[in-house]
Amino acid sequence: MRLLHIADVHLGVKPDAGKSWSAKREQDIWESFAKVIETAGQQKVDFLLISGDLFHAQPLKKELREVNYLFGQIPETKIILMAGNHDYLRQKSYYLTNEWQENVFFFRQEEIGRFDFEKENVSVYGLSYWHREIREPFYDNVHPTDSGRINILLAHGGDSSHIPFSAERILENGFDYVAAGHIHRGGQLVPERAVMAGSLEPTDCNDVGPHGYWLGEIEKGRSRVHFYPIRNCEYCHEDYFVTGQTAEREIYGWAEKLLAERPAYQYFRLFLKGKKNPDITYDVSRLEQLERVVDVVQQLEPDYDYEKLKEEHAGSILGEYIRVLQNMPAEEINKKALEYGVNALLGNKIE
Ligand SMILES: [Mn+2]
Repeated sequence: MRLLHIADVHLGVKPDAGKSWSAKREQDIWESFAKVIETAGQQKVDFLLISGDLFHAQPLKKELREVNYLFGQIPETKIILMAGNHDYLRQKSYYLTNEWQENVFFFRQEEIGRFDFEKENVSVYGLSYWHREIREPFYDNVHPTDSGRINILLAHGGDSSHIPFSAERILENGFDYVAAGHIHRGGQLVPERAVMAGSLEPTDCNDVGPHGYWLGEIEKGRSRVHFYPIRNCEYCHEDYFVTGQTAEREIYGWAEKLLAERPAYQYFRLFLKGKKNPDITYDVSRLEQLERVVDVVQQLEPDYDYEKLKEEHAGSILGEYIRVLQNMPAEEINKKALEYGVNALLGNKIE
């Protein structure tokens, strides 16, 4: 049987708040989700697995209507759905009162349940979150009841406060495939048998690297999965190394060149690293106004001329401090102590 696996779509999220492209990104995430549904139909997948956090927060009635409409476009595909830690269930969730299409199978309980599909010989196990955090390792101790079936676990979590689990252990317990979500950087946890889908699109500029969906063929004792990127937006972190001589204009030129060279779907968090002249500060507001620059992080250390400082401040605490520290062994920790101490004594703030 064929499956398509996604997670952490975070419908409703507005990434890069305050940026000119923020509203477009919100809409793009909806469009990517619609494209996945279309792909599921075209590829005639038997199961669409959505491993939690389909919504960024508690879904609105209207949002559920949109999603349910899309689900109705692929009646031949069974859609297995759970609530994650972002859209977790509560008594008044519209999730619970929504009238799902016939091809939708929604886990309603915060304890392991299962859906059986006789024709495909498949069982899918899973649960929904009823809490923002779940620390119990619920998934590690689930044993499929019928080992003759293709047993799949739909999971959300993997860190210490969101159902920590071991994919190896789950597979040892008899599962054929683990379809996981929650960690936004995806990848195969166990080759061909356990996949962390990653978010369908990045939702935050720290979600670097590619994002997308997984298509697979799962049979009893044999499976193959492939990753398919969606390239509306990919966040990249790029470093510029500053020296004591660097002019602001140079940095700006570098950023403009970077933006011109790189594909239009890439968005950037820029880091300024290295040593700067302690007498100057860089105004990065012009950089942050460039299209596709999310923000600029300065991680700069002042480039002091210690000999000059020592001379100028001979006889004072500062001059004496430099003299003593320079006489200590040339280790990294002493260099840092020299720099931080001089910073403090000069009243400069450490960035
Ligand atoms: Mn999550």
